[in-house]
Amino acid sequence: MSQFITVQVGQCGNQIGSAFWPLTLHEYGVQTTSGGVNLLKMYKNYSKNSKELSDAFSSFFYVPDSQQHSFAFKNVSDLEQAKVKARAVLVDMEDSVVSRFSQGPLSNLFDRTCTITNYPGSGNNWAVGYYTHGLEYYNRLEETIRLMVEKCDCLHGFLLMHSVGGGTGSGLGTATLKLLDDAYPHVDRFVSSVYPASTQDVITAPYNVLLATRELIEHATCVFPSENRALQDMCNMYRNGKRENADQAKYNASCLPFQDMNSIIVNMLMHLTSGSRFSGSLNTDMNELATNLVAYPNLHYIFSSISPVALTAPYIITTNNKKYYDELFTNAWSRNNQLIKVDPLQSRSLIIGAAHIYRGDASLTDIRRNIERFQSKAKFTAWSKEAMKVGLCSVPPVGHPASLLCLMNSTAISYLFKDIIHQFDKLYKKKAHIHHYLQVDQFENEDFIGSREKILSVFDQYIRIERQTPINISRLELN
Ligand SMILES: Nc1nc2c(ncn2[C@@H]2O[C@H](COP(=O)(O)OP(=O)(O)OP(=O)(O)O)[C@@H](O)[C@H]2O)c(=O)[nH]1
Ligand SMILES: [Mg+2]
Repeated sequence: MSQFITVQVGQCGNQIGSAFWPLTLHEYGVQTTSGGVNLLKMYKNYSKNSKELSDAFSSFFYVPDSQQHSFAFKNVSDLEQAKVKARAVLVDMEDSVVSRFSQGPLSNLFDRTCTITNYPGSGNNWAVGYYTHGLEYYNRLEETIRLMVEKCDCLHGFLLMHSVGGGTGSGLGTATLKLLDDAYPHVDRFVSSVYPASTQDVITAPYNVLLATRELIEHATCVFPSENRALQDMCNMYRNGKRENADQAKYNASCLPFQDMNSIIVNMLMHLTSGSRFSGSLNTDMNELATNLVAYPNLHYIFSSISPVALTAPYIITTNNKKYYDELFTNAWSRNNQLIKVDPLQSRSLIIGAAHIYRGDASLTDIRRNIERFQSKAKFTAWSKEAMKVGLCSVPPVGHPASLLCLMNSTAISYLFKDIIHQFDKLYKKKAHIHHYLQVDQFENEDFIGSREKILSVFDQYIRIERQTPINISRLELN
């Protein structure tokens, strides 16, 4: 099984991480409680197939000082004794979120040498994150990542988690991404990027988003964007399985501002990597996904939607009802289940590449019927209609009999790029706040201009694809 190194940067990246690791452990049957972790359940779940679990576990975890890359679980009495560590690098230029890890049930999961923090952050300024901290911490980041890479015998990819609205995740996060591209050009770089809600909580977010997006276009293998507005809508819709009124939704949002939203992102990442971690009858590895979904180098922003939407507390459904499986597909294509608010199934959008990752038991007939339904619903480019990647992973997600992740590389994502430019122009036209950026060593106005041009050129590429009409060749001319 292939291995991943996660790199979580900034407040958002580390808060996603704090939801990611308990669920990852949970997927292997390890429960985290306030008192610590409980491996007992894992033994019960996997006693029949401990070899598979052991292989799968090494995708995200390792045992320090061990020559073995897989685990002999029968000898493990608890996580602490096994000294199992996460293949994770934790970075924040402000230490409050990362320091919380050292108190909770995950306290021994992270190697302390893989934590890079400072004080007091990057002040919501991409330039401070990218240039000031990026240069100051370059050697430390490079060394920490190198040591983590050396602990892998089958490194498959990096999984970067961050937001693009602030300073650290956005600036230092993309500086780290560039470092990964320079140092490990042949290792895939998958990025989960959180885009701010349109009612922005960071006034300089339009600048940070634009500057970070350029780097993501230039250095990522695939970006899986999520939008806080879409995540909020999903939470409001699915919390407790029913719609809430506006007051209730506001109250819930003030209690748990990001917990449920992050849990949606984490579930998406679990499904995304499931084929690389567990076996299945039609398994899809992450590198196959990239090959199938990315037709042109810069066009690698991948739309995602999931079904069911599993919020923080997993619940158990026991159903053998076939309709349940069909509904999984229908819901995954619904606008309510999208991690980003664009519309890939509208009549103008064209799909350049698509994939469905199914977890759980299903018959190939059921899958084929649903894929045909999808092909009749969506519009594709002239070359992409038959190229539907399907992944079947036999291990279902925690608390559900099955799940579906729908991934699309669609021209509809051009709306995101259009909005980034629009939001940037509004602020930049007035030259508001730009002095904070221009006073940072190495930052130049050209960073703004070049980023805008890059994003505009990607936008144009999508529009050109939309306008391409199939060429009819009536006959072949041999001479
Ligand atoms: N979905 C989600 N969004 C978050 C979370 N934390 C912050 N955000 C959003 O991320 C943006 C701000 O980025 P942060 O991650 O807080 O900033 P940072 O990377 O720590 O950078 P600085 O604090 O400026 O150094 C805002 O749009 C927030 O709404 C989180 O846990 N989940
Ligand atoms: Mg911060």
